[in-house]
Amino acid sequence: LMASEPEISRVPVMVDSSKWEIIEAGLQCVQGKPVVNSISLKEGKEKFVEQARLCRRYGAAAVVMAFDEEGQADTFERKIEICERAYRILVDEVGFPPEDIIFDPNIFAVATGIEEHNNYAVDFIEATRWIKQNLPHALVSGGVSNVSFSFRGNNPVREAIHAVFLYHAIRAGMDMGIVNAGQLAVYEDIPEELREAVEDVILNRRPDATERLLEIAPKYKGDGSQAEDKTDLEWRSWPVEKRLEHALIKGITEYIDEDTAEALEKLGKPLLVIEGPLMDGMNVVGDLFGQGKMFLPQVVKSARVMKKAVAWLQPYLEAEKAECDAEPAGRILMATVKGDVHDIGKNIVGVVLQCNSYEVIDLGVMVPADQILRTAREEHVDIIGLSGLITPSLDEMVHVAKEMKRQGFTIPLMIGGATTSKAHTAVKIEPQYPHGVVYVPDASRAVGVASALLSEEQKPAFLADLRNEYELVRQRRADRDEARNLVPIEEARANRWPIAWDEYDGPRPQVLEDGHGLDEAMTGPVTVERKGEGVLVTFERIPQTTLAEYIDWTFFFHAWQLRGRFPKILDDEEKGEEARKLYADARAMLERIFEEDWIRARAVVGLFPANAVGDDVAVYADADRSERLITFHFLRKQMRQPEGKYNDCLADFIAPEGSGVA
Ligand code: B12
Repeated sequence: LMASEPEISRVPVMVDSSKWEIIEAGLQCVQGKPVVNSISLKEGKEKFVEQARLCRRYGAAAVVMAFDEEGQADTFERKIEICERAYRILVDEVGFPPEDIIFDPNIFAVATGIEEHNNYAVDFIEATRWIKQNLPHALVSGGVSNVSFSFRGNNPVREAIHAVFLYHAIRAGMDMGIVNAGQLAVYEDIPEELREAVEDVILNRRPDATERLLEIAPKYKGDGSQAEDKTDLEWRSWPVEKRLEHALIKGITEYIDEDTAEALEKLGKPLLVIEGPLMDGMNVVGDLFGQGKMFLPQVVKSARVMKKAVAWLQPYLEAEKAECDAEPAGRILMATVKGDVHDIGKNIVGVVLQCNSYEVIDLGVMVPADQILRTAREEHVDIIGLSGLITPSLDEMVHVAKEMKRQGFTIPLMIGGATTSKAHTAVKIEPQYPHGVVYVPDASRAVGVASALLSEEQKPAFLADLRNEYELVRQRRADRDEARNLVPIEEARANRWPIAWDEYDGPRPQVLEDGHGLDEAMTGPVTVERKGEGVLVTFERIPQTTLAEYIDWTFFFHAWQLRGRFPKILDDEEKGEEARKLYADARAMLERIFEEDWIRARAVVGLFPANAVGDDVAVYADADRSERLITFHFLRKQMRQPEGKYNDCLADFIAPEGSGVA
């Protein structure tokens, strides 16, 4: 039954049992790629290898518990020790694809009142970070609700704990988790007092964190709905735009009709409500989602709210249509391209077009190019409208355009959706199809564009203007590439920094002779450690005032998109004022960083015998160069250089192999 249900058959089935025979029986029934939950080193290496091999035979991925012969890993050290051991066995001995390994480094309950448990969440989060950095391609999962076990009976607090935990664990690299997705708070919406207290517990930031959370927890007690009621009363008094935003973020459909009605009354036109407060709210949702502060199931709820609001507005959009002449203006095919499920924007455009007398054939979402083009031909449509919101959709749209050309279409193509842009349309899509490709940024503009495209009189001029505009966009892009103007690597290598090594007699660094001779007032404490013929010099704590002198403020301003050289930019006629404000803010923040001692700057410098080998630098343990320690690969500047300037590479400044210069 599952295999025949497309929505379900797309997601992997996890077979979960503590008995291996049951898992195996399950694997024999599942189509596609299942996930086994779980295998571990609990019963020793031999059993582990045997089960891993069986997983491979069934093509299954596996959850690998951080469990070994000695028991379940509870500290950071044990978690990473077991995961690393399991990874090496699976990858090196079993040939298990590392991307099919899902580690579960054990989430245990915090705030239990037992001091040893206080660091459990931190241990999981840090183990996750370590796994993602050290065990390539492996994934990390965990049972999230365990973490809040101590607050059974207080759902709002449990939800807050889950949201805070996930926020930090996802940032550390956690890929998936088991949690009641329907009961998750939005990180940003957790009352500050509660969030702070939960964060103290999760991140083990203070010894009395548990007591403090216990103290405030009863305030938030209830089954969740109560807490909602309380906040309800508050948010219902906000201005309508804020209420719509809140409803979208929280996925509350209950009041959406009345709020949409109020917004319509305020703004006058249904489209203004969609493109104003509703779109603004959706953008907030998108930002929170992008920052990992909202999760997919919550966005699905937001989408429902948005759809309900648009459905409520539909009769008003249609009434507007009735006011205009109802002559059918043309037939437009709309589709979200293959691989993309977003349809809210497409639907709105569809409604708006219909309300302006266009007949719309909506093929839905995830529509392959051949289906779009077949229908366009069969239904004799006048325009094709493609929608796409994820990056892969951009390539899919290029593919549709190419296919339209190949199949001899001559009707115009409209492009829309949040990831599309004028630049992408001009540079990538339009050159593929010569009969009009128009980027349309929003629904309100779709009508004007469609009418221009379908009007015999307007179309030629409209398309000619558009082509000029897109040509300009392409030209600007090409100029930018031209400015980059790269030369072939051989030519760049030939134009290396000329150093006459045979005339060069480099000084021997003092640190190799006796002590380091550095001014510790500038550098902070320094330790020197000999390593064969080389030394490692460690700067233990470089004074922050020394660092501040080396800040390249030009790039700081670049990062804020205030382009110009420092300090000249401070006196710039246009940007000077903003630049001065920004600079003052930054200096004040630097002061604070120094005063409160936020950072510790540590550095290690190694001085070893070395030679350049082409663009690489080989580092040796000994002066005879018999033992190579490491090779550094460096890039060479390939931008065309004016006369007298060179295509530098760091390797140019190390004596080349065979030059005889140490
Ligand atoms: C709602 C939403 C979802 C819902 C979609 C529900 C639905 N039925 O549509 C759900 C939860 C299912 C979802 C899933 C995913 N989403 Co999503 N989603 C969003 C969100 C928050 C809002 C999109 C939206 O509806 N906006 C409101 C509408 C009205 O705006 P619009 O689509 O741009 O449409 C307007 C115009 O562009 C134009 N228009 C649109 N289409 C067309 C077509 C034509 C012909 C014309 C003329 C005009 C036109 O008119 C519209 C009205 O003015 C956006 C964030 C954002 N700010 O866009 C992320 C966002 C698009 N999603 C994103 C991602 C990553 C995903 C997922 C991959 C997440 C995941 N990990 O699984 C999946 C994608 C699955 C897939 N294969 O497609 C990313 C995309 C990033 C990228 N560049 O690739 C975004 C940007 C969020 C983010 N910041 O990370 N998502």
